[in-house]
Amino acid sequence: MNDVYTPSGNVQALVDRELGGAESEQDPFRVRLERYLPELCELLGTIYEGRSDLSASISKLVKTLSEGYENRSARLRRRDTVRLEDELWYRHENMVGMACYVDLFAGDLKRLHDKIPYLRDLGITYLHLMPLYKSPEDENDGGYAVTDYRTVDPKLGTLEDLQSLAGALDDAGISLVLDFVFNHTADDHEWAQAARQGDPEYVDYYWIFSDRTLPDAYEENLREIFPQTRRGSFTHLPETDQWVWTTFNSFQWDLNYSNPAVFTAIVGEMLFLANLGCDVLRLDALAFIWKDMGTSCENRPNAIRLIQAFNLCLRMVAPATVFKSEAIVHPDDVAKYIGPDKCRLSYNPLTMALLWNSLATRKTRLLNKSLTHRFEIDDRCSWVNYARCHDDIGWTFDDGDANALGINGADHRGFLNQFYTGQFPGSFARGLGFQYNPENGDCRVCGSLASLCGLESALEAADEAAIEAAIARILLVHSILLSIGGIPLIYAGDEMAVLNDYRFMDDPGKRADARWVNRPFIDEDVISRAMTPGTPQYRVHQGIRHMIRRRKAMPVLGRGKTRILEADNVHLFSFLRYAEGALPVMVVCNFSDSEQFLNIQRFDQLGLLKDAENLLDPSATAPEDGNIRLKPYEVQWLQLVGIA
Ligand code: OTU
Repeated sequence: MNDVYTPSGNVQALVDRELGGAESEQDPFRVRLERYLPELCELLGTIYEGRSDLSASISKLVKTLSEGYENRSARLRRRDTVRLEDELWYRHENMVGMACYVDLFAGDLKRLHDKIPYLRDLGITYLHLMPLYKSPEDENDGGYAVTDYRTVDPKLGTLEDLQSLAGALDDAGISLVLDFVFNHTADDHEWAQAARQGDPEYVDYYWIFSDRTLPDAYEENLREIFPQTRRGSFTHLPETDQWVWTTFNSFQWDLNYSNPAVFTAIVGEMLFLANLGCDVLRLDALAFIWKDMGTSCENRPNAIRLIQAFNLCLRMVAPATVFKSEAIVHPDDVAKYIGPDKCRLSYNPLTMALLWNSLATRKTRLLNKSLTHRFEIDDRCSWVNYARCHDDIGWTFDDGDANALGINGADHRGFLNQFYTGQFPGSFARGLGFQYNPENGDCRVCGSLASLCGLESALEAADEAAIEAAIARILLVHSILLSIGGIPLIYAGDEMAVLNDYRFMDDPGKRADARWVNRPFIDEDVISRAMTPGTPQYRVHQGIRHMIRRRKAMPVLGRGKTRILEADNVHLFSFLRYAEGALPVMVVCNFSDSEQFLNIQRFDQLGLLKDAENLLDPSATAPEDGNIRLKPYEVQWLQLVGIA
């Protein structure tokens, strides 16, 4: 085959040794293994340069991959074949996502089956179930502290329940998304327990230090993620008087990827999850997986190489599954994880943060300026566009982009925090501050989409005009998620305009974490309000459902490209969706609470807008006097009648 050498000989020899003789030459796994293993060995060689145990690790890895393939069901192997022929399946107008907690949305996995008709009616084709693995009883960071990747949280059901749900979702045309929480495990994971006992093999699975020397040295450059919960990034272990690296909560121990055995072990867990039948694995906190002394230990070159290595393993064993990057970091760093050889999908935290910025300021300059040069990604990849999720909102725009408009980044973040916690005069938003750091003034915001859009304060004041404005803001945000390019991701409940849920304050396990305010129960009350004609919740639900249907009728919204258009009006945001052989769609949005006009001359030298149809409201009249008139917060999806 070729001459790429692993530390223990050439790749062909390695494959033969692990997979046996020539009789299985046509085996698709063997073909893929031979194709990708040289690259994988080269990557691991770079990451683990100088480690004498690398060759043993690679042999073990090949075994793990081969076991992963053996355990892959016939159904999933068929899906692999189908997906390899339709690699860009996720770049489709049919894709519409939702994220939910199993317990808050349905009670448990069995009862989630009963929600499938609702999801289908809404048009959902991608469902992210928040972490549902076994985790510590009391505090578990909403499931992001995993005790055992191979056991379902007993409160939610069993592995069989999960597999049967995966099958039912597949039958209903809904892709399943699961979390791969691989930066850390819970402190009661069996590896962590063995490490606590002093088992040298497992001590080396984590970052454990006998005194503060190294932790202090690392901390010089580390960002504190949860400074209100606990200062610093290390946790003291009283039994042994040691310190362990915990980027997040003290019960989440960071895995030590500088040890190649950890990579191999976690590949085994990853393949187990892929073999449950999920289409997407969400790579939680991937920015933090590699640590280099003297740096922030975020977005390190070896973290990116490790993602490539994980991706190669996935390509070999479970090519039907793709990665989604969860890097809620600076936009330059977000981009580093996106690529056909890394994550095919990525959350789009920049668009998210800037949509909120435009709602607060009523202006679109920063949105325009930033997205013009930051929205485009590799054609084979796709954004996952969202406005809210289970986490806080961080203001991750680039200070340079802001500076170019005369905006001071730090001051502006201060303003946004004030605005969304309702402290800024005239603010419509009801949010809570999250993880304020008194040392540098950093803060983030929590709150449900509807409460941040002003529905909570408007309902409380029984102010009809304010209610109208809040509904319009909610629909405006969704109309952009559904059209801008990528998979739109709705956070369960937002499509029913659920308000903040303050009950977490009475729960000792949740009280300290304000993110629970935006993790509401989707109970009977919520549903019945959204199903009762005339309520604001009903209007939001119907409005979103309608836009989803319109999206699905427009292939250009799935596979097309996006060009941000600079409108002549600081309150308007506009972009074009176009694709070869399709009529383009121009989206125009008004972020202000007053009527605005778009002078079409500027865009429309070709006269394409003259007879454009507004797909969201076909009864709307054509532009008058060379202007498109937009009501407060109105959005139009204009089908152009010629190729732009
Ligand atoms: C993620 O978020 C999850 O979405 C959170 O729910 C978890 O608590 C956390 O990881 C730990 O598993 O800090 O405030 O820049 O990229 O990884 C959310 C940090 C978080 C983020 C992100 C993290």
